[in-house]
Amino acid sequence: MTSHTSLDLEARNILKQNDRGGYTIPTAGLYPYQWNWDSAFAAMGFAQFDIARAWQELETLFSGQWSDGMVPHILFHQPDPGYFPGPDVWGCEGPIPSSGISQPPVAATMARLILQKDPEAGRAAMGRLFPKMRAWHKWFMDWRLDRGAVCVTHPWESGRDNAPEWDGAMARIDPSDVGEYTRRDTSHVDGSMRPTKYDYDRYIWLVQLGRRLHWDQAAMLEENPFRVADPTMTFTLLRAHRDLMVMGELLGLDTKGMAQEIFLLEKGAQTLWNEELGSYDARDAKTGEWAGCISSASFLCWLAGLPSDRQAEHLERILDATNFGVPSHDPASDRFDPKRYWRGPTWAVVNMLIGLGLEDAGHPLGKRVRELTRELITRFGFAEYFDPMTGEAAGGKSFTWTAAVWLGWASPARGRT
Ligand code: 9WN
Repeated sequence: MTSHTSLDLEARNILKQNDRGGYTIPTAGLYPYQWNWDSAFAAMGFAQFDIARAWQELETLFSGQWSDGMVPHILFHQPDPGYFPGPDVWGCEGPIPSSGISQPPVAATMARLILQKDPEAGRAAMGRLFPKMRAWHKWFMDWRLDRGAVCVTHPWESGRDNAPEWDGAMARIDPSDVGEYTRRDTSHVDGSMRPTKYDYDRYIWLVQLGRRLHWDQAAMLEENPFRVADPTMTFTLLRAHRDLMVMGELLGLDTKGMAQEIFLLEKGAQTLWNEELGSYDARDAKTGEWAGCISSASFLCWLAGLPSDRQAEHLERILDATNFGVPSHDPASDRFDPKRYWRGPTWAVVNMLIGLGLEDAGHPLGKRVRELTRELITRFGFAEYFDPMTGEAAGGKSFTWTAAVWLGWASPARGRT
């Protein structure tokens, strides 16, 4: 077995190799641009050996912020024909060519971890980032709330692209006029590990709709048939807003109104509790229907400061039924697929978010999730995601966020367990 010091070194090298000068790509080939939540994790990884570079990553991400506060899910810094859909398909007009949707707002949570490592080194950068993060969080609250829970308007926005939670809303889209397009992802990795053509037709159709509406949120609210209240978005925003408020207070900045916003998001998060399922679940904001899914996102409740004994029972059952951390979908469900992306595989970043929340709450399952993630990466490397039963590596290799999670949370060098 590889020693953790050599894995620490390998993880640092992955971050350095994926560094494109001020921002980090998730992995060469498959994802040649800056992705939003990937970058937040990358910053946390860099902070373990280069604090200045960590802050730079976040500042570059926020340099792509739109005037309405939205921070795009992809920033297309340099044209690259290896990824589809590129900037020409999105047709956006932000300060940097970008996509027109956002991604789970974990940046403030990662910023707080970075700030804690060296408060003085981060004071100036965090002072600049604070109003930008606040504007981004406000954008979610202005445009994306349904009964106080945060909605996604495209599966990509959730960061969990083909999760079964979206099946109902996706089935209501008729993409027959989507036209011809060429996918690039399946030329980099095996198609059986990626979303299907059925999914992609709808992903592209939604991009075409957003472009036609000039990415105007009011128009999208009217016309976009895809609007699902999502546990990932809701729990990460609630946690991020708490973290942002703590940092604001620490730095002596104006946090007026934030406590009230946190209260509203807490109420909203409770509307995602599906009593029949006994779990947090996604809810279609257009139809009111539950997705009926116990997914890895359901277990982000602790991260948001909302512990649940019933959710913990599901987590224990699922960890007993698998071998390498929290699978993206319940293995007891007939929609579970251990190889296909967000329909079963385990992802180091989600494990970290779940584990952080559990550990903050003093729950013993946190240590278990961390140790399983440690064993997974030690045995199977720095892949994009993994089969939760066999551990087999899947998707892209030399992956930034898996390396970052190793450095900042899973490596024994972190010394927490
Ligand atoms: C679309 C970069 C991103 C992650 C997402 C993951 C995947 C993109 C894709 O890769 O999505 O945004 O093309 O499949 O689902 O969570 O941020 O790593």
